[in-house]
Amino acid sequence: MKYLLLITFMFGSAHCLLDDIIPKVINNTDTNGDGFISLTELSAQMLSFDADANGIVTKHEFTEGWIAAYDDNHPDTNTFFNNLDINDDHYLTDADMQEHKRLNNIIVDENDLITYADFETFIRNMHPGHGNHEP
Ligand SMILES: [Ca+2]
Ligand SMILES: [Ca+2]
Repeated sequence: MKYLLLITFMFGSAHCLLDDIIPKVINNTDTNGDGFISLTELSAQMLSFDADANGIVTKHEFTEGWIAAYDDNHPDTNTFFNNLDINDDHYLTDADMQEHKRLNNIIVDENDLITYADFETFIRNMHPGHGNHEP
């Protein structure tokens, strides 16, 4: 029983739903508030997790920062990082974002802008989205 409660605590109600996380991510990423996410804003948001400021985001930095910012769960955040790290070099850099753009995983218009809806789709495609299924 105690074990079950611990599991519930770790993977259940202690964490936010992806539905709750996405608006916060959008709000934090669209720093000039123009209603679009630019590639520059996206890179800046990503690099905000670069704790030692060496220009690359390690999985450790990302998971620590992301979970602290959005109260997400650890397994989902791990998978999210792996999906974002599309060139599989175990770091999150601008090269990954350029590759997502190239593959049309994220829809970027001719002005390098992403709509909120397309940004949300991108996050949902990258994130396993289990979150908290508790009512
Ligand atoms: Ca913006
Ligand atoms: Ca990478």
